[in-house]
Amino acid sequence: MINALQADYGIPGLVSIVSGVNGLPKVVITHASGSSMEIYLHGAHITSWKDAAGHELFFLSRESWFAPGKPIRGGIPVIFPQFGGGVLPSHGFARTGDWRLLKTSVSDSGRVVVEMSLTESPETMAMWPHKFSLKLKALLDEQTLTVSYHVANTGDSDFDFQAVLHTYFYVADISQTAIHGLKGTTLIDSLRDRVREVEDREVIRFSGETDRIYVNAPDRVQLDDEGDRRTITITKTGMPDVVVWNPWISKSQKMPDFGDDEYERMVCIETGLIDNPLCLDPKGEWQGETTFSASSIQS
Ligand code: TA6
Repeated sequence: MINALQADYGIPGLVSIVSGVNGLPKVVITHASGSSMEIYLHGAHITSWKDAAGHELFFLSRESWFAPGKPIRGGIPVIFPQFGGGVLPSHGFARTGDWRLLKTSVSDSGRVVVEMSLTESPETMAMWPHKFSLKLKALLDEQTLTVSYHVANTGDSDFDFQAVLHTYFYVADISQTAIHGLKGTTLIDSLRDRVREVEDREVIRFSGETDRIYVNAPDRVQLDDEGDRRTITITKTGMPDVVVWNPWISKSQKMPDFGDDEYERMVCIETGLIDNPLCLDPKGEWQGETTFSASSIQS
């Protein structure tokens, strides 16, 4: 399978399809500048994004599963059709689906693009009786990674859905980590019975478990990894909400696919459609996009 995918989608020096952890097929993409990313067909899961100097910008747990039916812990889990708990498995079934590699390409400017798709299966129909087509496109440039997320209703009945890019960022030290850009936004605190209140902090820092959904958040949020003197700017379109999550100590100890100490070196800043699930009628479509841009913090 890997050889066939490499023959059909490999691009010498830029795109290769290899056997990843536990033999799961993985697409490795390298931009001419030296930046790179990796994406598994399992869940269309981006597990790595490195800048041109080779610094890893995403977090991936050392304890992560890489197994059929199990979500990968870190990178960008693709969440659909449900965010969080409910009638379906936590965060839905897209992140554990067997996605299909659709296309790889390089633009004139050197941008490397990989596109994957997922459609309904007997297993998903049994859980969620709707036909759908998901497309995930990852576009890599020297300093940015853009992820474009498309949902289409290919059935003959309406469906409601939530869709999130559940991105895990690597940070040198959670106690030297700051998030800017959410002041004045209404938040839902998942740790306090989903109470709603307005974020009054210009700068969000971490001193305990944090799990908040920022509703209709600004389209630009900034993560300062002060320990590494690096900034990541997150800009979004078509994705109203932002989630900020760090499990902290006790929740980390309860997660079998997450090291007890790993909360110190990660934070999730997630972008998507959460608070108001969208109803798609037959042939309806939704598109959301998030761009990550990395730069150093000027002293
Ligand atoms: O996005 C935050 C969150 O919903 C947390 O409540 C926590 O459950 C996290 O996602 C991870 O969920 P998972 O199902 O991947 O363990």
